[in-house]
Amino acid sequence: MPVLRNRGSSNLMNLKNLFASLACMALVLTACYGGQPTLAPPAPTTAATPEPAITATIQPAAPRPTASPAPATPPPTTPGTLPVYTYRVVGTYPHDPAAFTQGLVFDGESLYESTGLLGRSSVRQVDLDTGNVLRRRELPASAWGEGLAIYRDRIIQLTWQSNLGFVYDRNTFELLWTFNYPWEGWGLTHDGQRLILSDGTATLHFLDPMTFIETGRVEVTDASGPVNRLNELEYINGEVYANVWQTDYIVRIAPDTGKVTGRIDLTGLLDRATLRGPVDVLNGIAYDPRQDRLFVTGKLWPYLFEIKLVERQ
Ligand SMILES: [Ca+2]
Repeated sequence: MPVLRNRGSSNLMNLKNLFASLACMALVLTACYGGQPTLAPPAPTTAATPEPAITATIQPAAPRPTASPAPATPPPTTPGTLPVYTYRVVGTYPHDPAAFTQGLVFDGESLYESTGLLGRSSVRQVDLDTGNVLRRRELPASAWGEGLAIYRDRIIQLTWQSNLGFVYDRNTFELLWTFNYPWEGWGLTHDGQRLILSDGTATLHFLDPMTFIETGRVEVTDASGPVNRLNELEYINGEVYANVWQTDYIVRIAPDTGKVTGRIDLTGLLDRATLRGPVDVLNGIAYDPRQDRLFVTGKLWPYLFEIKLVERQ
């Protein structure tokens, strides 16, 4: 039966080969596909949550942040090294408690004021005796009003971080043009020849009043070093008076050297115990050269004060 055996053997071999082939194919199929994870169905997509709308808000009447925080100015230099002045109140006037005062000027007849806060910034002409706003112009909602100066027939107003200044007709408040500068805008005054600008540091910038190009600068220093956070300014009899932000002090500065020549301590000027609404810091200096009157106020203060300086002995 060799044939049969052979045939049988051959058939058996063929059958084995068939099974082997099938097994191999199964292994190959397993190897090829058995370990592969099936494609997962697309993950359910989460509906995109809309970003909360950023709404323009009026910033609270809180101390503003600074782009470059500077160390707080130390207390007044020890008496004896610099004159220190206190004050005597000789007049109290109403002041708009909604005015976040950033710039203050007196032109002999009226006060002119720049106010800050986004959405509440303005330039205004104010009657000294009544506090009534005689003329007012709002700033764009994106602009935060800052320092203010009157130069000839123009009103010049800074903004805080927009690098943008506004020039208005003094009589009509018509916007004449705008200009740019590369610093933060804090305080502004002029000495008759130059605009003087503070930027929140110890530096005073001098600008051409027609082109607004910087013509010089000086660092303000006292015995302790640079005096930072110079805010609202007023040029008075050859000196620059500057509010020091978040303090009750005004420093008197020799503009050509930057040296502080004296400090004015206005602690206690506003009796906060009697106030109903919130107030912010002392800010705002205006001077009436004809009658030698010095006016000061603060952000959201309900009063503006005329004071006389008293040198502390
Ligand atoms: Ca001023």
